[in-house]
Amino acid sequence: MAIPRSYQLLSHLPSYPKLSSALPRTTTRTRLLPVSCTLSESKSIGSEVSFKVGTHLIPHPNKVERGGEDAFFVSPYSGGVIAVADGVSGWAERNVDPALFSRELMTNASSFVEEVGHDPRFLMRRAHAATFSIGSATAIVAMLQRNGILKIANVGDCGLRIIRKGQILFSTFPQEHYFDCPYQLSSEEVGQTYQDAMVCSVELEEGDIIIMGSDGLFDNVFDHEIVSTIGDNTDVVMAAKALADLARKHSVDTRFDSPYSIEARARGFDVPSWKKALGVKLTGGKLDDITVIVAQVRRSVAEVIGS
Ligand SMILES: [Mn+2]
Repeated sequence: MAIPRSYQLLSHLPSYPKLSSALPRTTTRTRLLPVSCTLSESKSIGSEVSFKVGTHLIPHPNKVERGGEDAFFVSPYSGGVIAVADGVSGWAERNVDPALFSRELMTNASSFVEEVGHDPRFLMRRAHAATFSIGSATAIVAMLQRNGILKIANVGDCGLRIIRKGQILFSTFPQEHYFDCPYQLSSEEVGQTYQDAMVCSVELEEGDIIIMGSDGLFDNVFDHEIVSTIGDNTDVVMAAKALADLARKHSVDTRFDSPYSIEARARGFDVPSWKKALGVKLTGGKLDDITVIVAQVRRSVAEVIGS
């Protein structure tokens, strides 16, 4: 994925601080007001809950040796905290390892979870402020309170789905500057900040399944496939692996009409017109790092033992 063009322009200029004030900040032009939505049709769980979590990461085939550029963490704090960051690959063109920023961001976030009062946007703010690597990353954080309230903050095109009783109850949507250039937390002033995060609060029930992932999952796997894969895998560890494996399989399939290829065509990217005339269209998955976290809401262990 790309670094915003406005930043690419600025970075070639000799006196960046002066120019940053002379040119409009990307954040100013594109900032969305934080969205707060609450799904509350369900009754409160009324007892303490926590996540049972499975994770699976498959690096981009060309980045296996270094482990890819996605990063994530899982914390047992309160009901559980899950987060994914995706290092923006465009930095490699400037001899910057895109993994450094995403990994440092997640390491910092994991160290601050107990200090932010169940506020994932504040966690992003703290983690971003403490990250000194050069680079940028998309990021998503979800924090579960013991009362079943899940708080989500998302910058960019990582994503989250909530599945209840075999149906998608909630979905995040990507934020982007233009195709393949998502909002991103950055070492540069023109990047986005926690203020650009989409924030949501959702009341969860026991048994709800949360799927969190990098775009390597959602660009290659449709929501209906996520639902059916979850239905086939009741164990969260197996479910995470099955989803990552499916994303990997689609990512290398040049004939698969993936969410990514459908979106690309919708944005005007396609095969040359002479091929179109022959009925050929742009297809294929998207090669990328693939990170999947599957979390299931359950009653707290202590309560199960005591009942
Ligand atoms: Mn990615």
